[in-house]
Amino acid sequence: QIKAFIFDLDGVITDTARYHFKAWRRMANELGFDFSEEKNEELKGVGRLESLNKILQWGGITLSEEEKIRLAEQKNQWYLQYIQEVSANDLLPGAREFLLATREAGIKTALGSASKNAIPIVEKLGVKHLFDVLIDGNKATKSKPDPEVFLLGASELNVDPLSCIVFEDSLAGIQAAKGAGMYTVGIGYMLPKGIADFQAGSLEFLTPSIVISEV
Ligand code: G16
Ligand code: MG
Repeated sequence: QIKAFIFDLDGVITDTARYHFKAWRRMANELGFDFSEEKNEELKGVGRLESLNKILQWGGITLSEEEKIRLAEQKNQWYLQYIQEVSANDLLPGAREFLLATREAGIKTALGSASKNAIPIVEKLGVKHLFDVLIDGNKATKSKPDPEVFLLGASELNVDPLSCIVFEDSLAGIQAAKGAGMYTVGIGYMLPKGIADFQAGSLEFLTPSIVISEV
């Protein structure tokens, strides 16, 4: 029996990926190279330092740990500037309605994000109160595809991982959920087919009972 839904933030509740991309790309450009939006897919759900390491590898650049920390901090400053204006208008279609319907159905809700900025973002979006539990990149130390972020969610909700459904837009996130033994719903069109137990373009046309019957 399904007891909880765990939601990824970026790509499921809101689209912050474009701001991450903009900030990482600005950094890469300053280092003298560029990378495509297609490549950016590989950074979705992946933590800040792991993302930086991947990007530096694409650019063929080796840096000291201190330089990496400085660059990650710089990227975050730009990212924070870009997300300053985030508001309820930036919720993805159906996100708020789906969260409300989930709670009405008596299903618990958690946020399971790799982002250290996840909590201020859900505050700006006006949906923080719709999550029973919030797991962000400060609580979870291992980056997706490690299952830690979702296992912490289940544990704080006090439910068995096997009775959770995870909503994710990234490959690393689906792998993390599967590693936790959870059901998966892939959101968006970027995931390879057949990866998630069930796939939908957005939360807009879903209801909790449809999801539960499909996974
Ligand atoms: C998000 C994004 C990733 C980002 C990561 C860390 O995860 O998808 O691209 O690198 O968080 O973010 P920050 O630098 O803000 O700590 P999620 O799990 O919400 O998709
Ligand atoms: Mg995501």
